Amino acid sequence: MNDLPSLEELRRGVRQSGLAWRGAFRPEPGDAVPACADGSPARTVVLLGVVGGEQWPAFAASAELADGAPQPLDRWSRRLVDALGARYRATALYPSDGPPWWPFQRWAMQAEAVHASPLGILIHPDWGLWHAYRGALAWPDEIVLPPRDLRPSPCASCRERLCERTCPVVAITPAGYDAGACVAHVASERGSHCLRQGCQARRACPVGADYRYGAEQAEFHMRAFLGRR
Ligand code: B12
Ligand code: SF4
Ligand code: SF4
Repeated sequence: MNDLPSLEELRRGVRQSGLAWRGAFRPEPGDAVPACADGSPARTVVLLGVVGGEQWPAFAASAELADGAPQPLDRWSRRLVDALGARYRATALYPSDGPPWWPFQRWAMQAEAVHASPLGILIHPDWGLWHAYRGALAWPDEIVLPPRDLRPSPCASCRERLCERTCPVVAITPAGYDAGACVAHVASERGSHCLRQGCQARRACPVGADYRYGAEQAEFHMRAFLGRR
């Protein structure tokens, strides 16, 4: 393909779109990346998303949030990612497409320095637990990628493990995340703190504390989470 964008062009385009660059990787068969729109296997995948509160003002001012229709964040993301896909002739993929869901967390662990955390969401050395994925772009061609960021998981050297000691209903334990216990609490009157301020166990993590979501962003996500359970 002659008009394949360079990595630098792509990074610039993603920044201009209002989304955050969330790494890139060369898929292997076990990664379950679907074929591109032309039927060819994907050879480059770029992930797009949000980090901390950086993208929140653009979404908060969007037509999708204002129109009152369901799934505003998914529709906002789709508009931005579809536009990038059209501009760079890539196949667009979404974390919200499913079930079955595309394994975005598995892809993310190939694309940047994110690791499993006790909360069931991935932790990043800079953003901590305050980041998410809004889409991916796939090409059947090999775009030259930078070396992989091999920074280790912050959890490996975390002694306090406050995330495992903060949840009022002990939904986060070394054994994993108990989604049923969490949802029951957040949906109850006693769980209004989690609903309005966000997950207390997530907020207790010291990594990336500067990127914690503000109250408006946290409550939006908690309400969306309850709506999807
Ligand atoms: C279904 C779903 C849910 C369900 C069930 C979650 C569950 N834990 O079972 C519900 C509605 C409960 C839920 C809740 C939340 N979710 Co959710 N969810 C998804 C969704 C749509 C599909 C997940 C899935 O089943 N994938 C299919 C499997 C096959 O994919 P996979 O990548 O191979 O699976 C990986 C994970 O399952 C992970 N995994 C499996 N077991 C464990 C155990 C641990 C400890 C860890 C760290 C990972 C892990 O490892 C696999 C990688 O090999 C994804 C989006 C997506 N498409 O991935 C978001 C996603 C995982 N959710 C996300 C978030 C943020 C949340 C919430 C915090 C919501 C909120 N308030 O913002 C809560 C908290 C969840 C938690 N603590 O785990 C983010 C996570 C971002 C990140 N930093 O990692 C995702 C990626 C969505 C996004 N747009 O970014 N979620
Ligand atoms: S508190 Fe420690 S173990 Fe828990 S997510 Fe943060 S760094 Fe990882
Ligand atoms: S949202 Fe609240 S109930 Fe759910 S895991 Fe976090 S602290 Fe526990």
